[in-house]
Amino acid sequence: SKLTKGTLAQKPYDGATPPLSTSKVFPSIPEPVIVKDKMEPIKGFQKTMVKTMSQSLAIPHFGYCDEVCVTELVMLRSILKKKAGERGVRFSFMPFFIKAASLALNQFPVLNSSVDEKCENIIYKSAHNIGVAMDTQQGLIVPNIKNVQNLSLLQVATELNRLQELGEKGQLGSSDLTGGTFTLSNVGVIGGTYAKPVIVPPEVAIGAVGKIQAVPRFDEQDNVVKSHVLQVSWSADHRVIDGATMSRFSNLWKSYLEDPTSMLLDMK
Ligand code: CAO
Repeated sequence: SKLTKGTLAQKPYDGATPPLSTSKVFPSIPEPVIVKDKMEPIKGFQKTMVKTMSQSLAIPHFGYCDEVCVTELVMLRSILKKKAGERGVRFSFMPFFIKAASLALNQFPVLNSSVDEKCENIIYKSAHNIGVAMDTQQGLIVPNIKNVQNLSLLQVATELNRLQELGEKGQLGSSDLTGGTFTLSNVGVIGGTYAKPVIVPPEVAIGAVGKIQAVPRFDEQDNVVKSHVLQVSWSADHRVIDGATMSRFSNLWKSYLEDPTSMLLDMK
């Protein structure tokens, strides 16, 4: 058989595998974005990123990763997504990740703290102002949801919707962009599993979640079952947070997400 440009070659049908479609057209080769060297100034949000990320270089980062089975959460989210939708709210997985973080911060307040410049004092913050890394047209921004400890899941979702809409329009104000105490980054919405998140100073911890994927895992009877798995990567300031604390916090956060009804017991 002869290869025709832009179409799949026709193979003789062997009776076992489905025949290849002859009508399928190869995707065209994407044009490169840059064809000639160009220089542009670093400005706006990118300039802020240069400053913040350079400051965070002074922080000795400790990394800790784990895998979370979110099979039950995936089911619960599909129910709540519909119910929240009836109330006009987009309900992703983020409200669970954010609220579970706040519940776990109640038990591990050092992760919701900041240190002063010379690292002589720790300031424990009573408000859980949880920052969410956002990928916008203007670049990376980290607005935060204020007082997550007092909010319901629906209120967290509503606030996230508001921040996302303003972020997309480039209209976030300084009150939304300042005062964060802890950050979560959902890089999994784009793809990937593990990351190495960089702490947003003066905060002391950040978590990055990967893409929820259906994978085979063993159940308690050693049967292979389909599970939905999420990877999480934490970074913490090792000057004030040790590995054991990070690990215990992560275990608690993970337990809320693996058994999402347990969150109800601790929610106000
Ligand atoms: N795994 C699988 N599906 C995911 C997912 C994940 N980790 N995260 C989100 N999704 C799904 C959502 O549930 C939603 O699907 P539905 O339509 O079924 O609800 C869809 O993907 C789109 O989600 P979203 O982006 O609208 O909303 P979100 O609340 O999950 O995330 C935000 C919001 C702002 C975190 C995200 O849009 C974003 O910008 N992420 C990038 C963060 C980033 O750049 N991090 C790197 C920082 S360091 O440079």
